Amino acid sequence: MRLYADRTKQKTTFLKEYIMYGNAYIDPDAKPESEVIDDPKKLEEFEARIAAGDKIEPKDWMPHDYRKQLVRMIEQHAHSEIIGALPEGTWITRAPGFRRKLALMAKVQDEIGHAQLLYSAAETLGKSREDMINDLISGKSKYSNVFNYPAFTWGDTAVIAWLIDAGAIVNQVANSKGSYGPYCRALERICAEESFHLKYGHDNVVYLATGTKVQREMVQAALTRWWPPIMHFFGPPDKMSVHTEKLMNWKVKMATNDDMRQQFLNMYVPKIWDLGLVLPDPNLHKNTKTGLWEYTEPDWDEFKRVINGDGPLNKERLAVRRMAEERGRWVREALMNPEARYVQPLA
Ligand code: FAQ
Repeated sequence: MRLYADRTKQKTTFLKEYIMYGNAYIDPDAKPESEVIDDPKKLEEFEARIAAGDKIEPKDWMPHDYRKQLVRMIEQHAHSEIIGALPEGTWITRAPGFRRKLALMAKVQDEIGHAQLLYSAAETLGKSREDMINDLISGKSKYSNVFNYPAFTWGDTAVIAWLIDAGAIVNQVANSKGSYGPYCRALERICAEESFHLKYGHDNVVYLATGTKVQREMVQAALTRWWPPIMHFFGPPDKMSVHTEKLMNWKVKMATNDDMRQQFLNMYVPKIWDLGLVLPDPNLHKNTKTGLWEYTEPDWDEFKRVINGDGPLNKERLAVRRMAEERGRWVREALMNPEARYVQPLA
């Protein structure tokens, strides 16, 4: 994306390049990256605002790196929602029964809606939606590790809707109390919808876990498959995390990766065990002295491979998005054509 100091040129560029997706707020005063040096006085004032718990809004002054980090994180989150619709989306046609089909369709539609909210929030920081989509389909941007695994059975969709949504809620409830206004407001709405997803997923898991032997085995196998990616979902251990310290100082992230993992284990392991399901980690237990869960570290080399493009389904997931982008191009072009007029149909 190019930003111009000259407002007229900026406006022309905006119209040409960004109107396609709408919602863009490209800061006309923003300078190209190489020119940015944060004013120490402004930085001090900004940090005082953060310490006081203020919300930062798009037109407020913000350090260059704060903006950059937010774009990275919100964009990855938006991509995760849009790619996250795919594993469950493939089950819409195969959902067992009409009611479950309706519920699953609504859930998948919600996830796409979350992506829209998040792309809009990221646009307020100066990156156009088109650039974000291009970075997704070219493989430049990351998205959540979990969505690179297949949903083999209906049991997988139940585990995703219960436990991945549960993990997402732990993360999002914390971060909705953060410092950047548009992201926090998007997260509040997203959390309300995700809590329905979680109930829907829990209901599906309970149904299978208390059902026939075949249903029980199906949901157990799904849980066994999904457990390591779920443990990865909260990010690398704090001692390996690159961004946590800075993001916590700026109140963008409101809990560390390990804290979020612990919160999730605390809330959901007892519920999983109550259903008589078995987690594939014999070392998993709560240390009564520390109050913390102890577990076998998941394979962090696998995590790195998956988030860097080499998971079981990364290529397929991006190919689907590329196809969607191509097939929707004529619609976007038609919407952008200012000369287009309504043509009376012949019949
Ligand atoms: N997957 O230094 P950290 C959902 C990357 S929404 C992929 O610890 P940070 C809804 C990280 O980007 C799920 N990559 O990073 C749904 C960084 O790489 P970079 C998405 C990951 O930012 C449910 C590197 O590792 N939620 O599920 C992951 O401080 C059901 C170093 O890591 C969000 O995005 C990962 N799991 O903490 C939809 C929430 N973890 O960029 C459909 C917002 C880490 O330097 C169905 N994001 N990496 O190349 C966050 O809260 C944070 O970004 C974390 C990572 C906690 C994900």
